[in-house]
Amino acid sequence: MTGLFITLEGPEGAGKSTNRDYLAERLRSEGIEVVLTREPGGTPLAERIREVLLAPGEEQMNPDTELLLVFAARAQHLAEVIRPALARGAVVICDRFTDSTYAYQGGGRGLSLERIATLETFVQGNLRPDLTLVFDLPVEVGLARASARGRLDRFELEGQAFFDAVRTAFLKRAAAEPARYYLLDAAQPLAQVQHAIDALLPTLLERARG
Ligand code: Z5A
Repeated sequence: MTGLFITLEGPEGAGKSTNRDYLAERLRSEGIEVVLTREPGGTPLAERIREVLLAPGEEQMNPDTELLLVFAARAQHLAEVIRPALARGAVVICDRFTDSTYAYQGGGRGLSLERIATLETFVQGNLRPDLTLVFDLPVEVGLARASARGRLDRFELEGQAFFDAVRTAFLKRAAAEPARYYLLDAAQPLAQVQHAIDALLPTLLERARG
């Protein structure tokens, strides 16, 4: 039996975490086993790598170092959490996954997409999300939501051009593979975003029940 692998993507402050919890609740109320997780992170070791990735520091992190750390955390997360959960038939909902690598390290940092694809295959084999919800919103709206939370992490300290490139990368990926991506207007009031998620539920339930 194989489960269902759903990822949530988008720029900062788009509402991924809020709606991840919402979607999990909706599926659980229908008796579905849901594993909620996030990247970078999801296991104690991967969460330690996350701390290294997010902490602003005096030494500038080389983009290749950043890329390798992201995939190192992902390898651990896949082995310890994602693959076992899928193998027992659970729905895995992951807040960010490899689309974020294409968007941040590829779009934002300008690293080669071919190199990212090579690492993707090395770490994941042929595992890809079954469905990716992309929460899209203007950069300034997302940053305003994120900064209202207080201290900014190493990524949130980047400038407008970086975040514009990140957003463009997400939109490009969603447009290139419409069967896997579901684009949501995350600038709408939360109730409307969740209404759009509700519209997906019948299909998700059918797929989750195999
Ligand atoms: N990163 C990377 O570079 N490469 C990779 O491969 C991966 C990640 C996997 C940490 O991610 C960083 O890691 C990330 C990219 C990098 N960069 N940054 N920063 P993260 O997911 O932990 O960080 P985040 O995107 O900044 O999370 P976030 O700011 O918490 O965003 P969110 O989860 O999308 O939003 P939220 O917490 O659900 O909502 C934010 C606030 O907005 C909150 O107060 C909500 O109540 C509010 N909200 C949510 N929806 C709405 C609507 N519709 N209207 C009004 N207010 C709303």
